[in-house]
Amino acid sequence: MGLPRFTCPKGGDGESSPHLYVANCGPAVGLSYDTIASVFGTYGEVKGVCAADESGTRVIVSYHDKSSAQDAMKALNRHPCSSLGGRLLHIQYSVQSLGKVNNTDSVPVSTSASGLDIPGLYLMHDFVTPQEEQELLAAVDDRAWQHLAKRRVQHYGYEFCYDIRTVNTNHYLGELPSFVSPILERIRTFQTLDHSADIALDQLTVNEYPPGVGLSPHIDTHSAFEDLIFSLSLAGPCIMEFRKYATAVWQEKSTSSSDVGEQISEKNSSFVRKAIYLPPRSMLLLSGEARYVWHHYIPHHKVDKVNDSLIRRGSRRVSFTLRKENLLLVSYWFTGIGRLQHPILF
Ligand SMILES: O=C(O)CCC(=O)C(=O)O
Repeated sequence: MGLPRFTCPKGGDGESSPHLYVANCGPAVGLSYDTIASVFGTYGEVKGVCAADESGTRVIVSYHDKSSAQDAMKALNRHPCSSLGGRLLHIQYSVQSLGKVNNTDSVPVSTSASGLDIPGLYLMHDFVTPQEEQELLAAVDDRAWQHLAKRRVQHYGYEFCYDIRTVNTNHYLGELPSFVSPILERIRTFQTLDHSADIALDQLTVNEYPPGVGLSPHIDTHSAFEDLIFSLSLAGPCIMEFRKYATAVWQEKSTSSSDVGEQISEKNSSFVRKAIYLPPRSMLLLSGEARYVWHHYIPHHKVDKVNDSLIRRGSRRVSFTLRKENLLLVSYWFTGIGRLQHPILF
C-alpha cells in the first residue's frame, strides 16, 4: 500500500487540520525526519513525518489533533526557528488526498448485486480466503504475462484472440491449471445456480490492471462463450459499471487489441447506467440478462466513490475470468432495445 497523500487545502492556511505541509524542511536541506519530529514534538504528540513530494524539501507533519498543529503553526511559521539553526519554515495546513476523483460521471455504487436489480447478476463476497488470494496471485506471477497496451493478461484453456475478438478453438492450451481447481470446485456448489453441477468451465483469462486502468464497455462475444461468466477480483478493488441501451446502438467491429467482446459507440445513444463495487476476493457472476443485455466495463479511475467513501484502487487489481468455450458456436441477434432474439448457428 502506498503512503497517504496530502495536499494544501485551496485558500492556503485558512482551514486548520492536524496535518501540516512544511516547506523549506526535509532531508535535502539537512533535516532528518527524526529531527523534524522532535522539533514539532514540542507542540504536541507527532503521529508521523513523511515526504510531501519527491523534492526532499517539503514534508508533512501529522499530529493526532488540530490544536497541536495550530500551536506549531503559530510558533514556527515564517519565524526563524532556533532549534533548526534559524531556518525559516513555510507552513500550511494540509488535508489527506486520495487523488483525483472523477465526479463528473458518477452514478450511485451498490455494494451488493441485489441493489442493482439486474437479473442474472450475482456477487459473492469473500469467495476466496486471503491465503487463497495470495496463492492465486503467486501462481500467476510465476507464469509469463502477455503485455497488452495498458494491462497484462494470461490465457488458459483456449487462447483469446483480441484482433478477431474470439477464442481460437484450434489452439487448445490444455486443461485449466491446477491452481484454479479449488475455485472451480466452489463454483460447482454455487448456491444461486440451478444447474451448478453442469458447469464445465474451460477458459480462464487473467487480467492485471494497473491503477487507473479499466476496461471498455463490452458484452463478451456470444459466439465464443456460453451463458455463465465468472469473474474473481483479487489484490485490489474496483467498480464495475453496466449499461443497458434504450435505443439501437452501433456495434463497432473494433480491432482494438485491448478489449474483448462487442464494443459500442457512445455516439447518439442513451442508456441506463448502474455500478457495483467489487472488493478483493469477491466473485461476480454474469448470467442471463446481465451477461447478454447489459454492457459491462470498468471505468478508468484511480479512486472510486462508493457511497460516501473514496476508495483507492490499489497498486493492481488481478481478475480471473472463467468461461465455458462455446463449441456449438451459437450466437444471438440483439434487438435495438437489447432483447435477445434468435439464436444463430454458425
Ligand atoms: O476484470 C474483470 O473483472 C472483467 C473482465 C472482463 O470483463 C473480460 O475479460 O471480459
